Amino acid sequence: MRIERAEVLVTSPGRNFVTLRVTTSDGVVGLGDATLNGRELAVASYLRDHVAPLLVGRDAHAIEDTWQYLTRGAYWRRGPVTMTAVAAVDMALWDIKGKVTGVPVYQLLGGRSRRGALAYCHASGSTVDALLTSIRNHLELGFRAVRVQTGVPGLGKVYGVGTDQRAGERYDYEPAGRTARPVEEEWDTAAYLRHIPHVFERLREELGPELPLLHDAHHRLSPNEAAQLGRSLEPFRLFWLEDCTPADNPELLRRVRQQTTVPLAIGEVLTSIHDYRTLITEQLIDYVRSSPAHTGGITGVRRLMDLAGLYGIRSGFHQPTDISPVGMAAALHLDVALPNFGIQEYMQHSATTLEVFRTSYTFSDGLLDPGETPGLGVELDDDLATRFEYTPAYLPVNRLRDGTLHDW
Ligand code: GCO
Ligand code: MG
Repeated sequence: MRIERAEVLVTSPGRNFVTLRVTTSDGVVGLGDATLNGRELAVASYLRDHVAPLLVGRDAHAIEDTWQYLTRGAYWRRGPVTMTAVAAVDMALWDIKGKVTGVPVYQLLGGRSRRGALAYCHASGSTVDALLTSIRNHLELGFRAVRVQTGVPGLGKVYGVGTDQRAGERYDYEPAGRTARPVEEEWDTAAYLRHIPHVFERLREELGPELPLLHDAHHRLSPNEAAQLGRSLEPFRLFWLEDCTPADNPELLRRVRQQTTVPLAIGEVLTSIHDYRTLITEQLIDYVRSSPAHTGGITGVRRLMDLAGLYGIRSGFHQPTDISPVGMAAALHLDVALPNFGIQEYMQHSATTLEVFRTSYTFSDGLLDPGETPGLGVELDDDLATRFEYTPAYLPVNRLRDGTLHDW
């Protein structure tokens, strides 16, 4: 069975998504997610101009060889654009193999290791009261683990904090910021460090000790600041503290690790097993945040998680609404199969996104399940997809009060 065609589809049902569609000589179609938030067209071109021509005529079953061909075989390696493109090809080939063999992809990964994947949602509020309303709304939807983000007194809009919800309001999704240039937000680390421990103190008072709570610091702290934050949050027993320091320098986490026992998660911006070597072998983290969509697909992430497993490190794959339902499905097949699964982010796509991407995964009683459809279990409605035109969208940047550009 040969690859006959590889097409790139760009659509924007609420957010921008890039999808690779691979068709075989037998007419079997596989989908791969090639979305890289804010840099979408770079991956589209990488695939269209440099990868698709190489795929035509290759054995559609040779997933590992194709992966090696596009990574080791390429002179320019690694990096988010390359690894997102490789991920799309890899997912599409796993989708095809599942369809041809008539089984969901998780069966090809060794079968089920658990009933479902524990999911965590995004709750946020400009104040602690608004945050509590958002948390309660999510608990009503069935979530059993919650990421919490709040505004900081004295600061304007803080990244990751959505519009405040009313009681009982259903969370839909976070729209892309469709401005011609990135929005600029103000940041003050000292104000943040003063405020956050009070937030968690209040949450534990109101919600009790059991609910798993997660928090994302978006790479904004120095090692010492991160150590201070970790220590101040220890009494509130977080499930994890995410991205406390900039991820590009793994050595920063040595100091954090020496100072605090708060569980650490990092890696949504890392894209290769090589980026993780120090983090894993020195046991500097507890959870791997990579998404299969940005880290070389199912093949790339499975290899990464096997290495992590040797060091007692578990998965917590990135799945905001800027990764498509195809990427989400790939993560879910890994989640139920991997021995060292930890938790799965689930930021719920909008109704419009889910009309274009028809999914067969389910969420019930706090657990996600990839479903039993052969392959990845996601179909793309072409006609509908063409109606949502690509519009550039950027993530915000942030500056300190004196105007200095600050880390993510
Ligand atoms: C998360 C993330 C997202 C990212 C976004 C970037 O933990 O879900 O930090 O909010 O910032 O996905 O594209
Ligand atoms: Mg994050």
